[in-house]
Order: sequence, then structure tokens, then C-alpha cells
Amino acid sequence: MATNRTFTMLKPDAIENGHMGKIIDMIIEAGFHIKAMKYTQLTEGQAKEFYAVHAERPFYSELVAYMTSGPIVAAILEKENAVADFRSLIGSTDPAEAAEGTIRKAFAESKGRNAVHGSDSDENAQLEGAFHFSEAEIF
Ligand code: DAT
Ligand code: MG
Repeated sequence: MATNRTFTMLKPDAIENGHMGKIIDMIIEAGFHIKAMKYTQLTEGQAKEFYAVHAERPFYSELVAYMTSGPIVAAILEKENAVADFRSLIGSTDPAEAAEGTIRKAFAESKGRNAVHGSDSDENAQLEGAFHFSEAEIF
């Protein structure tokens, strides 16, 4: 089922490096509406569950350690074609491969510390948004 929402996290490197405001600005400038937003820090359990699909990958423990290393901003975003358009806005997983003008090209440090998360399907956008927000926190 197609939806017009996606889910994002501004990751610990983006917050540490002072890019929170600039990234949120790029998201709004690109036409996304903020439906929900929170500044929080993932517990180990939350990070493991969120990235469970990568549990067998060699970088999983590094990913969990990194994602719990500092605060993040989690948000639900709305726009027509939200999932695909947001993946275009953030760019490739590896910033070395990310296109000019994308968030990861501008702000990501590396393939692991890559500034921002974006859902990869409407189904995951729904699951990930519900993982972080109750209905009462979505506007
Ligand atoms: P994306 O975040 O672009 O959807 P993904 O779902 O393949 O990428 O991986 C999730 C995250 O895991 C990614 O943002 C950073 C980390 N990651 C992926 N591949 C990695 C690798 N080869 N080495 C280190 N971290 C990696
Ligand atoms: Mg992914």
C-alpha cells in the first residue's frame, strides 16, 4: 500500500557535528512536512530491534554501538512520493557515492557514520514511524 509518509533519523554524527538545523532546513526546503519529531537517544535494545534486518551483517555491532553513542532526531515526514523522494534527497549509503546536493554528500562522514536514515519502503516507513511515535505524537 502506497503512503505519502516516510521516517527519518538524524544520526549521532550529524548531531555531534552541529548539522541538525541545516539538515532539517534541507528537508523542509525539499517540501517535506514534519508530522512528528523528537530528540532522543536510542537504547541498545531499541537500536538492535530497529536494525534487526542487518543482524547477520559484519557491521551490525558497530552500527548498534554508533547509533546509541549519542542523541538522534527521529521524525515522520509527509510529502507526495515521500519514501522515494527522501531517498533521493539523502543520497547513497556511502557518501563517496552520494550525488552532489544530497544530505549525505554534504554532511556524512563515512558509510557507517552517514548522517541520516531514510525508510526504504512504504511498509518500513509505517513500521519505523510506529516504532518511535504514538498516534498522539503525530500531527
Ligand atoms: P541505508 O541507510 O542507505 O538504507 P542500509 O540499509 O544498507 O543503508 O544500511 C543501514 C545502515 O548500516 C547504513 O546507513 C550504515 C550502516 N552500514 C551499511 N553498510 C555498511 C558497511 N558496509 N559498513 C559499515 N556500516 C554500514
Ligand atoms: Mg536501509
